[in-house]
Amino acid sequence: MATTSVMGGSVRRREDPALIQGTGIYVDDLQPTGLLQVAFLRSPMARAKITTLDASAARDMDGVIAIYTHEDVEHLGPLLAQVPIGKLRPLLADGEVNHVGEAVAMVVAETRHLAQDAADAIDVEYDVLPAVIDLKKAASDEVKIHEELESNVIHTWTYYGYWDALGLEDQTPLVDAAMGRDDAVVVSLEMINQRLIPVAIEPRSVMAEYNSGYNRFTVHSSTQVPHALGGAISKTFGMVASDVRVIAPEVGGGFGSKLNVYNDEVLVAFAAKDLGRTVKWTETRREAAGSTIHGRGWIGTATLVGTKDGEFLGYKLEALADMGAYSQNFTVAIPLLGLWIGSGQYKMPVSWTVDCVVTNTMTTDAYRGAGRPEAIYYLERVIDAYAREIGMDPFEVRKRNFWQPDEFPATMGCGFALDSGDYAANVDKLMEVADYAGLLEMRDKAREEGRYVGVGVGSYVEVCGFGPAVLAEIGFSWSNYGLPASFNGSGLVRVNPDATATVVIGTGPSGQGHETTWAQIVGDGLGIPVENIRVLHGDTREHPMGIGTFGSRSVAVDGAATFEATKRVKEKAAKIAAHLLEAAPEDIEFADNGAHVVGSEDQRVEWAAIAKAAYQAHTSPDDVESGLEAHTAFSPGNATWPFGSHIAVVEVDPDTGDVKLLRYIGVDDCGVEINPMIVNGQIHGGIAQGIGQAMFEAAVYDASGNLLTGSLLDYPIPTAADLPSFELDRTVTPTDVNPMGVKGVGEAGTIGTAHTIVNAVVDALSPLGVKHIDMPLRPQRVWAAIQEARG
Ligand code: MCN
Repeated sequence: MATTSVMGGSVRRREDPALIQGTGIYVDDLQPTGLLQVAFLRSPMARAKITTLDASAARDMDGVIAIYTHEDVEHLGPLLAQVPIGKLRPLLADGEVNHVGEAVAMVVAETRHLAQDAADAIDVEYDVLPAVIDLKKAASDEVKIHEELESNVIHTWTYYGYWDALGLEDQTPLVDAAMGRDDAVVVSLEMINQRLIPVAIEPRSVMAEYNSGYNRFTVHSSTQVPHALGGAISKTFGMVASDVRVIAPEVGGGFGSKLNVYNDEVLVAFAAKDLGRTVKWTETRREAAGSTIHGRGWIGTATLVGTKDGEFLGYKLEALADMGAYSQNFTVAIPLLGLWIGSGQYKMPVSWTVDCVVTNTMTTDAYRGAGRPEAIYYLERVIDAYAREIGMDPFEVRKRNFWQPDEFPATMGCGFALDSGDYAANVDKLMEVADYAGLLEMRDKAREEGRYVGVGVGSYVEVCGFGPAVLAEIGFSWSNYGLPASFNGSGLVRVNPDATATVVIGTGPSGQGHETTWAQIVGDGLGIPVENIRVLHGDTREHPMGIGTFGSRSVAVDGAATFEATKRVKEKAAKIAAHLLEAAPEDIEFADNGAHVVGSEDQRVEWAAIAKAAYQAHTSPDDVESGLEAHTAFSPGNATWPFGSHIAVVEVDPDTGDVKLLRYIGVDDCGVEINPMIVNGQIHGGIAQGIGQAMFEAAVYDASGNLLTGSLLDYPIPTAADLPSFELDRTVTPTDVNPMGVKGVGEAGTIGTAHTIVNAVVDALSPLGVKHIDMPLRPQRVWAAIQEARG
């Protein structure tokens, strides 16, 4: 294992020893003296008016310090969403509740248990109203959920109409005309992409301290977006952002759920200020299930029209997307991310309409993939059905319709351009490494033996690496949280006098290995060993600007900024080294913890000498300012568009409906890789979550709005025992939207998986005539489909 960082090397994760030894520090580990604890009283009703709210008995209980209700905090809220369409969530329930789990009151007490007991003692009476849970019923406006909104459908995304300035044409007439052709094969599937609960192993936790003398907050939070949280708190309390220090220590997973700035984070800060004490809240697993954002939740019909010989003529998606009761951070914007990859990797006209619908359930927002797994699922499932209909191999069909390598950048009907790709080569490699022909042969043989073995294939393209300023123009920015820029990246690189380097980044990792990756980027540029490089993140005091970690943006945007900052430090260091070596700066090369003159490695100076010289005016060149650091901002001209293809091999037990996942093989392409081992880890995790959706997970509300899956007993997530060893390979198609040629990979696995699994199960049951089964493919559902098919 190389210890010197080389880009492209599988350097071991530097963050792991502390995590494995249990010495990593999470928010809930912090127990300062005098700490007060919070519990929230949450609504047991999905839709109701609050007729009585009496906290007097609870206030008198031992150890209770304060109880706050809407009136106490009304002046602070609501917390603004980045895309403020729909009804924003009041900080605490404002005379009514709109989903089970909505926070009604906040109790602060000496201990957590006292706080919870007091919350239970608050007397609330509800005048219950009919709850609207069913998405189609909600969209019909039979019952209007929020009086102040015109309709439960709060927004409609169309393929052409999301941004007027693009002047896009509605392609629906083209798709409709294709459907009317004599030679058209039209295949439709109505499918559910079910609601999911992101299950981060560490629940959310926030601790706030306010110093009235300095008028400063220090807030620890398990968040993916420390700077946005700091911005939101400073805006709420009318302070400058620099007076709110947010620290995200270790974050035990987020998967998008910690990308929101939550009401509870602001409320805990409020209590700390109001009481002059340090205050903390850590959610319970049940709160994590019911009051932290959910993901997915679409129903829709996907229609593909093509010729009998496999040429796509058009694609139509008509779907409803569940927003839940209130709009939070990006809620309404999530389907838009799907829209941008609505046509997948294929060149064809697209008609894409998704209605965003309010229901009496928890808010949905970004969950790994966010809009993109949904969009790709609908498209790739119906492609599979179409291939089956015309009797053509599903990979052949796909290859026939891919954008070709010489067509990139390929501008899609939605106005965005795919940056780079060689989709057919990617499929070819997968077919080769998986021995696709061999798999089909094995399947056919098994079928002859009466077994239900299926081979499912699927492809995907993703849009990620959000950074382009252009996104800000259509409402994607952090401006509502007081951050001045859109999603540009930034990186600060400093070589210290002791020849170590400090790298400060504004990302908010939750397991992605940024400390290792950024050390590689900087170490590779400067020739400083990775063990001499400290990477700081998750502290707003350290870094002037941070967009956070989401949308698989960190490497492609902040990584690229750090790469540029490294180059600038290197240019300056080259002048100092040249001065020390009496050579020309352009002849200096950095390697092995020092610099030498190109072609003459014995003319060498160590980093120790260069760093020392940089901080001493008398040893550095006259025209070089002292110090050795650079801070660079980077705003790419486009997002990045990674892609890939996967194969799942399954066997279904026809007597029980049990699905066994026998093999899972993927060839992904995220451009140039910085750390292939971490890339593998990211894809592994992503695939596991895709399998989770396909086979196990579903957030279920009953008709009255009770969450039936509020614990891990009712909400099964996959464990290692459920999964085969994934077999991964890659193609490498660099992007030119950033100087490293990297594309994001943090969500790719999830986007590529669910449809591949369902395609495999449908393939296994195709001899029975099964055409579709909605996820999750748990035994009972699969068994029922088999019974139905058998008549
Ligand atoms: N990488 C690389 N070469 C590339 C791309 C990425 O080596 N071309 C590696 C780098 O080591 C980088 C990592 O992959 O640290 C992820 O990079 P990137 O794709 O830029 O994604 P982000 O760091 O922005 O992470 C966000 C992404 C998202 S959106 C979710 S959701 C998600 C995910 O990452 N949640 C995760 N991965 C997760 N992993 C863990 N363990 N926990 C989560 O909550």
